[in-house]
Amino acid sequence: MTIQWYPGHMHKAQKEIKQALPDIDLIIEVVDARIPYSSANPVIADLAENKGISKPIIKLMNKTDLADPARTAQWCEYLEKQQGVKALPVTAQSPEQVKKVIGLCRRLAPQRTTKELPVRAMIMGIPNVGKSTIINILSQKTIAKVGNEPAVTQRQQRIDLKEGVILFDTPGILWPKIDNTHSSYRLAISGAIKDTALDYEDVAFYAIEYLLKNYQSLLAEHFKLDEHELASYQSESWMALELIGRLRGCLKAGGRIDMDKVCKILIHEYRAGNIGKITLESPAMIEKELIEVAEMLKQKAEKKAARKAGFKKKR
Ligand SMILES: Nc1nc2c(ncn2[C@@H]2O[C@H](COP(=O)(O)OP(=O)(O)O)[C@@H](O)[C@H]2O)c(=O)[nH]1
Ligand SMILES: [Mg+2]
Repeated sequence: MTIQWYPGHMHKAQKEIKQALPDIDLIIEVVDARIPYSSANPVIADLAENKGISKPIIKLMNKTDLADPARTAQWCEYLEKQQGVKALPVTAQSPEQVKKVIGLCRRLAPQRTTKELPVRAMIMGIPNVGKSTIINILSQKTIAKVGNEPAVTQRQQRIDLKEGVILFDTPGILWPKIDNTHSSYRLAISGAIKDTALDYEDVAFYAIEYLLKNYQSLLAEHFKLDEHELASYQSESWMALELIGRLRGCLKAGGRIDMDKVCKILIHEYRAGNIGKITLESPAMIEKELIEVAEMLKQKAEKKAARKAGFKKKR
């Protein structure tokens, strides 16, 4: 699956963040706890890795109400191994939990906790991770619009949390990672990608294969399927989709399964959390994929270099 983001926008966001960095004390990066890696912001990862920013980063893992608690714990441990990173699992359903980030900000910037010198925290996140919801909880007001926002650049907002912390909302839209194909699928399954840009069948086939491998019991329980029968579909996951279609009465004229309908059911019920608390990636999966992505990028670069060399020879 290919998703077209706009490198121009990415570059602009990166520039704006870089400009703002000297005047902030730490970064709060909101991610989706179901996809802590795929919903992370590539700009921040790049700035942290290559440009040596030494600001603490709080990974606010939101939507834990939808995520697998065991995997969330694994992710926290994994993320905190990175230099300067603190992970805080939260759900917007528990405002008290979210507000813990204020205390964490103060602890991470002990040099700035007076009224005159408040902690300056920059909050960022790719669309749909719940950044606006979090800002509203922290400010105890409706400052940010929740839900569908048009993809326009807003002006940077400065929000005084009045507890020695000032929140700066990042301008513009931050795009998710794109180099890893698995990430595109997970972003689509989680709902981070607008439905108009997505082929439901393609995404649902990826989802059912993953669910069969990782959360077979939850799948069986939710759709009232026989787990032994499901297990036999491991290598032919489309048959599991057919089975769900038959059970849910997704039929077309002539008794054929309406695959489009089944695919939508699977994705929508996953997003609503109805199938269960399900995380779409683990640190071990990501470690493996990172090696594959690095190899793919290397090959791409080599091909490009070879093409260039060939072109020069011809001239
Ligand atoms: N289940 C669940 N949904 C959430 C949570 N936080 C936000 N949402 C929902 O996620 C969607 C996107 O939230 P929004 O704050 O607009 O995200 P933003 O694009 O990052 O600003 C909205 O439908 C929110 O109601 C959470 O912790 N759990
Ligand atoms: Mg928003």
